Amino acid sequence: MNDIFTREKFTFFDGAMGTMLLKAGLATGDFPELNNFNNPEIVRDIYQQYIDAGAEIITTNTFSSNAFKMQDFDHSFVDSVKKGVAVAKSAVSTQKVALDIGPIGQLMVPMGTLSFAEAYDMFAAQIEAGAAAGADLVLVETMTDLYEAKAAVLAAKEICDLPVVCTLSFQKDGRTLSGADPLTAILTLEGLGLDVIGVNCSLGPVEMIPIIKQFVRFASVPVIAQPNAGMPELVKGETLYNMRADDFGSSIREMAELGVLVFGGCCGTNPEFIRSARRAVSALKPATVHPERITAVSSGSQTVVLGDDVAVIGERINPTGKKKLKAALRTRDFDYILNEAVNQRNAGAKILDVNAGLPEIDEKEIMMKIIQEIQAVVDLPLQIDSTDPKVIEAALRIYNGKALVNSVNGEEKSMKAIFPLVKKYGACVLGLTLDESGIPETAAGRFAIAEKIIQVADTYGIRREDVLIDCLVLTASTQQPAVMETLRAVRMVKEKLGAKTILGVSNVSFGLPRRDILNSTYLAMALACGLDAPIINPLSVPMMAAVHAFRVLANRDRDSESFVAAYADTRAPAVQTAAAGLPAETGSGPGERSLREIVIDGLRNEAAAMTEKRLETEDPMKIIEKDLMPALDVVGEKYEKGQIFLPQLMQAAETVKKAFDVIKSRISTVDENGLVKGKIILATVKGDIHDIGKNIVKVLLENYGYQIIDLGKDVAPETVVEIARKEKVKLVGLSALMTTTVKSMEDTIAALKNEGVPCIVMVGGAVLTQEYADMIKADHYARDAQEAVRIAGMVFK
Ligand code: B1M
Repeated sequence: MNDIFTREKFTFFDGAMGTMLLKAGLATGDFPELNNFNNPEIVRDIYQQYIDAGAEIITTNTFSSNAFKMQDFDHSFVDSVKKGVAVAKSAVSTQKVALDIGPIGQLMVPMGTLSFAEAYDMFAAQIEAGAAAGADLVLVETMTDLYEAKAAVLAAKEICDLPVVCTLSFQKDGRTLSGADPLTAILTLEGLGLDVIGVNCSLGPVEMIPIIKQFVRFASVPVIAQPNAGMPELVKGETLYNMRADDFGSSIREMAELGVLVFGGCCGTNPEFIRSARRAVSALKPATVHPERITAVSSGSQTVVLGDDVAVIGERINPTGKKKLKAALRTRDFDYILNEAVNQRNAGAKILDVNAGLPEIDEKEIMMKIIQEIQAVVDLPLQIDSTDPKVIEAALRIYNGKALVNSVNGEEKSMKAIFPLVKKYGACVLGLTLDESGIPETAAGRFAIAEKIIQVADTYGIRREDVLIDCLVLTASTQQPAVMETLRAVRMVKEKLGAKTILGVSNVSFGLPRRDILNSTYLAMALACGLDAPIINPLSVPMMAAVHAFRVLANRDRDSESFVAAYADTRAPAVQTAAAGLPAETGSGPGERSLREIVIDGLRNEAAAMTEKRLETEDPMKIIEKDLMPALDVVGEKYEKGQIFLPQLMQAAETVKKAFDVIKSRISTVDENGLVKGKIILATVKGDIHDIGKNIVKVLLENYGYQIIDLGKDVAPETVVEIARKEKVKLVGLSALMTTTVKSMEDTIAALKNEGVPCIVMVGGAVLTQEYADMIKADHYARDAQEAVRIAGMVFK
């Protein structure tokens, strides 16, 4: 622990800057930090008020001072950061100055286009400037995308030696916008060497409590809470916070009792809130916390806790002995690899091994590409499998989550090369029980190496629960007596070291017939000895049957629910082929997916190819109605239920676009000689970026001979009015997909009518009904694109 944050006392940050600038009569606009240049004395005075209220750390007014958000300003972001730090430093005596780093303002891949390296570089430049200017610590705050938070924290750790605090913003459902829950965020960030982790913004303190409980339960570094002054309410277009300072203080007290150590205020708070918070905990001592020590790996949105249940590690993205995968790696056929990832997930894998080790390819480059592709589509944690430390490091850097590194062994040089990487990136590591003398014959020998690996890892600062042990499966055909020795070693490692265990099970059967029988039997035996995570082919029916059966018999599958779901409709012989819809053959390639499944799984390139194929025999509109729209419905439903998150929702939307691009080219060739029957404006209304439906309507209307002026999405009422008037358009079509944007639609219609634009308005979009359309005074409601064509026909008859 550093000298700013200790477990012996509570530490207080300041509260909001924007609220105070407004109160001081300054319009904050988009860029409150310009006040560092224009009104430094007012900013300083605000700091003084916070210091008087008891803040021990004040935050620089530099939330948006980054290369992206400041590209059009007179001041460079570097100057802005420097100035922000200088103003803050001029206000403090014993207090510390936290360099404030907010989100970049651009979505990162896969939700947007900003790459991890670009985000890292932007953060690094900000932090370099802030550290050089004399900040005492770095505060990475209001992060809604865990991947972006990782880029910022990594940059802070690499650029300077200052303590680093990171706070994320969660929605009411307990997840960040990109889908990370508290445990996943803790696992991903804490390992990077954070000093303090926690929550800020988006919620009031009361709503924050359940999230805080998770932080206190799992975080091993101090937890920080910087809530808003209550839940934001939108009143006449203004965001208001209604909580009173003493109620804020009561909630802070509750958080302190739960184990939170560091406090501050976010939107809507002022010095009164900080004063009240300090007062509320003045008689308290920091609570003693006992964070749970678990072995867990995560993706950007999902954590797998090892030991709770069998965690199958899918082995299919490893070229050893796999001709098709080798070819895919050579030809950079990432679709094939993505398919393998999706198939394994669908078959029940909980973690995926990723190995790109072929001598003839650039392993590092391909490994990074595979990781990026997989983490955009599949939310399972990955096991990074390589013998080259450089490949491992490159992969760990861009990985979103807490990865499992495969592997280290008991050799001095292996541990020296791998442990520093595991420590730096906060990963888990798989320790193989072999050393300079090879694989010990006896269980005791392997146990001794396991013990050594855990001890040496500890000297690197790697926690023992982050080391998993592989006692190494030997082959029954050549070393029959050693087969049971492995299982004995598994039992010893579990019982005496408490470490979680992994085994590459199918090695056992090399050289013998009916390997499936030996493999599945050995798997069942190993599970009974305490194996936590078998590395197997999840598409192998007998192997997964052994897992399913074990889970029932070992009381892991409550009320046999999963088993019944998988096997209730099968009969004994059919288990070989039909259970859970899996292909029968071990190692068989992925089966062909339907277009719906392709969209749901977000496989973009496959979508185009499959659509081309389907168009050979099918009507384009039928494909939209029968496959693309129902697939989006499934995706929307899964999103609503929290089964998938924004990155997957966006991936599915992109996939539909790929299919739709193919369809579009086909539809517009259907009728080329139609005369222009009339001009129509189409727009998705202000605040709404859903345009897939609007684009379908556009293509169909064009196909029927109308000229479409497509204003795009998120279109302001004024723009619609202006263009409708300028182009003398008779029919305006508006689309809205969200309940919240029906209001924008109403505003747009009102603007057209108030401005006296002589046009007819037709509205559509999933959220609308005839009643809504009447309520907002639209002239026509179109349920679908065909209906839009019918309405246009009426208007232009
Ligand atoms: Co979002 N989204 N989304 N989304 N998204 C919905 C709409 C949602 C219902 C999902 C859910 O929670 N179940 C929900 C809205 C809830 C509500 O308010 N009722 C939602 C949300 C909440 C959000 C975000 C807020 C998520 C977030 O950020 N936390 C965010 C919003 C951002 C914003 O707009 N400010 C968001 C973002 C996105 C993506 C960017 C990822 C992506 C959109 C990509 C794009 O459009 N370029 C997306 C998608 C794809 C969906 C779902 C899954 C699918 C929408 C769609 O394209 N349907 C959707 C769930 C669902 O609807 N099943 C969902 C297919 C399309 C062909 O149908 O647009 O209805 P539709 O068009 C039909 C008819 O309605 C009609 O004809 C079309 C063809 O028959 N029609 C017209 C449409 N417009 C017409 C105009 C006309 C005539 C007919 O005349 C002018």
